Amino acid sequence: STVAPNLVAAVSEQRQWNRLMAMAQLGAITGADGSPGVNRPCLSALDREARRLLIGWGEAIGLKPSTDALGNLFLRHEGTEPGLAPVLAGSHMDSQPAGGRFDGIWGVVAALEAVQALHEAKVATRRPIEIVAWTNEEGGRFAPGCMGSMAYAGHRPPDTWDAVTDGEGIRFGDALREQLALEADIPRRSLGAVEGRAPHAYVEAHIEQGPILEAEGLDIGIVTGIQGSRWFLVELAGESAHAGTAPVSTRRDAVQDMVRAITALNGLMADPTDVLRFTVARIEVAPNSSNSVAETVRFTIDFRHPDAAVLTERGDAIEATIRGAVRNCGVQVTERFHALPVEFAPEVTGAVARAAAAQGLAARRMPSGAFHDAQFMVPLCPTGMIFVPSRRGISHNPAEYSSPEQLARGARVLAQVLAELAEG
Ligand code: HGY
Ligand code: MN
Ligand code: MN
Ligand code: MN
Repeated sequence: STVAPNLVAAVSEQRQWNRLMAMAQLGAITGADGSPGVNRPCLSALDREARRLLIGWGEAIGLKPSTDALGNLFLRHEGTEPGLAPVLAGSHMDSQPAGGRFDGIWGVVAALEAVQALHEAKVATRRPIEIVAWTNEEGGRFAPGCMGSMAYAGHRPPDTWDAVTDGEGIRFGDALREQLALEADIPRRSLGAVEGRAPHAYVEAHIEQGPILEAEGLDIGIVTGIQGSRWFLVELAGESAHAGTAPVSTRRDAVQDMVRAITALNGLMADPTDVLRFTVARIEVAPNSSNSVAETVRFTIDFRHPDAAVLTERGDAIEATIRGAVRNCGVQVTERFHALPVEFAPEVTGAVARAAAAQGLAARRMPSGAFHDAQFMVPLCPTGMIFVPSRRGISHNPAEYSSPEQLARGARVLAQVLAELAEG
């Protein structure tokens, strides 16, 4: 496809950057190295402020907002044939607790920038285009991630996570109902493909969150797919005891058993090819007092691999490995997230490649190590993603950075991809 020069020119680097910096004020934090980051949990007042900001920018160019039963937010740009299935483009607005200014939110702001460029360049599209901001992609406040996109895609029933609690004991269902009530002025739409009809396509622009594009001096990642992910919660139940009097031989020490379990899991997850990702990063100990032997430990497992067979084989062995290693505590292992590896559709990866080439950008095909809402859209419709470089490959860290120019190149490719898909 040839580049639509007026469309590409209508994408504004400055406007997109200004909007990202405005969003970065909502939950602004400072990282250990002084970098500006964000902590904007899903279903928080900060999240709602960000959503109102986005809606304001969208309504200013005639977009129509709506939300569904999971709080997924949509902004609709009408097509010349309104009855056709829309093209969806977006990402998420919630962040990690020590997050960066670009993960997720850039994909939503870029979708707005692309639609605004179409609008200003007077490029009419047959199909409607809907910008989407998915609820709780990160799973930082409420585990697991991707609740909004999983419910929208019918991957899980919408009430699956009602009883999941955050660090303060607030239930996801209650936080969601509070948000829906506070956003009652926004029109409500049915959950999932409207009138049971899947979108025509889904495109997500996202920072790479890894080192490849920067290392190879490239502008655009033509994302070919996403590796598989599995999340587990492990709960060990021992017995609190006096650190000074309880003989070690009679203790039921949950921390010591956690160490045994993680050591055994490191053996299970050994991988000389360094492709496998195994992470324990959230640990809760009770009573969490230096002179009381730990009674309970809850820790999370995040396990990822691009090969579905390895994901199944190693993931299914986790519980037995833990039970074999633990000596004195009760064990409960719960799987909380299971996303299979996905391949993106050639209609979308091809459109991304054509747009990058037409705009003279250096691009390569590559898989995503991070999971994304796009993972759950694959069974519904042709799906794909566009990556831009991340400085030093850093993400889930306030030091996360992509430049205004890099982000503008990504938005220009997105605009051209949307123009092509919305004519299809
Ligand atoms: O964890 C992930 O892969 C995503 O960035 N939330
Ligand atoms: Mn993300
Ligand atoms: Mn993330
Ligand atoms: Mn994502």
